[in-house]
Amino acid sequence: ERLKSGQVIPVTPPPTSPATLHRLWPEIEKVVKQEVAMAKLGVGESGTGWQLFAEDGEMRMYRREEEVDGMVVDPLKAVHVVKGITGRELCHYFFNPQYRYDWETTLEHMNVLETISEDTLIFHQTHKRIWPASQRDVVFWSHLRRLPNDQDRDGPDIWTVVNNSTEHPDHPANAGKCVRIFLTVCLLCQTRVDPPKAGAPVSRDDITCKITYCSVVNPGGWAPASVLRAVYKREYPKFLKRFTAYVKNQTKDKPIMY
Ligand code: 6CM
Repeated sequence: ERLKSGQVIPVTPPPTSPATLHRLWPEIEKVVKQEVAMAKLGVGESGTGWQLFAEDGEMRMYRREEEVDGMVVDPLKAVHVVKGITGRELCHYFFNPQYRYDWETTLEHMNVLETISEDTLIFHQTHKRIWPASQRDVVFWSHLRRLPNDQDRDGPDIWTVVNNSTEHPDHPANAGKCVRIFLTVCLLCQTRVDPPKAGAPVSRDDITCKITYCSVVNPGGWAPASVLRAVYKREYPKFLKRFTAYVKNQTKDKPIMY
């Protein structure tokens, strides 16, 4: 832009991710906005019917019993507060494929079908068979994003990963031995840094992360409701405890990543 004085001010275009050119981008934008808004609502605000089904220390897990065509699709909302790790660290280990076998116990096989950009991937996963149901698989895009912290502008940014089912020509649904499941998952992480003692640098003891994990999984085909609910009741608390312990262990001797 040229001012009257003749001085030229360089105009920097806003940063553009190559993902914004992808066919899935409008859907990714829409779903990420929706899921983040839902995750930010407390269990008291986001409609009635959330029932607490698991509790362990700071961790609380709620579900709403819902069925579609006789299949259990209970929405799940979990909140947890973990000391010593940041939201960025949690999202880093949740998003990146090289760590997934370390913490995802229901996983049999994982494959990245497409790298849309460094923060957006398409995965195919097969999960362990649970008797008496057929084995399940899933194809989903996964998107990692940093969000501004509106509540505390001086505090660290908020980080999120959203996973949402999609289609991919290399893995059509229900073509092999697996039944295709459909999911929407959102991990939202808000970090708080307490002021350290005068003169001391911020250490991991000063950091607390509030985690919200929301998921809706449609099993995609017949699965007995009682078995499915029993599996979720056992597996979700196990996942969140194991995953957060894994991130604590991975990061304990590393510099803090905000
Ligand atoms: O969100 C989680 N993991 C992510 C990375 O893997 C991703 C994948 C979620 C897959 C969720 C599938 C769980 C159910 C698998 C068994 C289905 C059996 C149906 C038949 C039963 C009778 O979002 C953590 C997921 C934690 C799951 C407990």
